Amino acid sequence: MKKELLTMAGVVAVFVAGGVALMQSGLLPEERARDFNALETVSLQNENIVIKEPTRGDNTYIYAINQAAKEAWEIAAQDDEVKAILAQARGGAVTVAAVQPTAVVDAQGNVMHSGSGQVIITSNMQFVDGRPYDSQLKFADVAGKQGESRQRIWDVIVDMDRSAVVDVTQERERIMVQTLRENVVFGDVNMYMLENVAADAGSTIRWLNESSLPHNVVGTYAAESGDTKIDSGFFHLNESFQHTFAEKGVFEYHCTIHAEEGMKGTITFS
Ligand SMILES: [Cu+2]
Repeated sequence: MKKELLTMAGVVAVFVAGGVALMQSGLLPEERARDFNALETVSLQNENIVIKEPTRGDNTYIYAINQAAKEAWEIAAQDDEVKAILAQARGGAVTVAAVQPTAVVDAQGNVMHSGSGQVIITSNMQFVDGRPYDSQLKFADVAGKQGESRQRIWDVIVDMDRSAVVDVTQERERIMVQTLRENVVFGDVNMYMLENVAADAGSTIRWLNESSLPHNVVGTYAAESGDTKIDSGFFHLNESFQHTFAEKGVFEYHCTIHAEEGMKGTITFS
């Protein structure tokens, strides 16, 4: 019995040593098994197609990750339940993300995808002291007031072959309530609040993560002297990211891992 245990320990030791050696050589076992991964002969095709930009009158943003996903959205757009959801969400910030099917391209350049499409519809409604607010409000106007964000998400599954929606599920509503602070944007699952606000040029804005998930702030600051790309990197619970915006301009940003759920924002500096 003791001998067996010793042998097992020996086997484990050799296995661990082998694993470390492989990691040190930069190759994991699955990377060595070249014939194992059928995906090796194809590459993912991602072309992010913007279908509709938000406007002042209709704050709906629609995009698809590729041409096949765009077709999934076109099928979904004809569905009565989807039309009713969009009508109900009007007035909020709506994001429609066609995220499936994933398109793959083989070595001969043939594009392939599955028969199942997926469209995620997110509606963010935000309130200051219980009322919808004007995005021209400055941080100083809202500091000390109660901010409330209500996020609703619908998952729409499309049968590409039958050109029909086969399932629509609504997730539980996500609610964030915070006492608003000057020059602070709150990040929670998965939205920024206030998502559209104004500030003075020269302000230092701080994004605070109040959730157990990591978030980032990635976007373009379009100022008078030119565009600046900003990328915070990921920050976690109770961590923050801050940046000083010296000039008049507009900073539009999103969280790269939650963009499809409409985790984005705009700050106008004047
Ligand atoms: Cu995020």
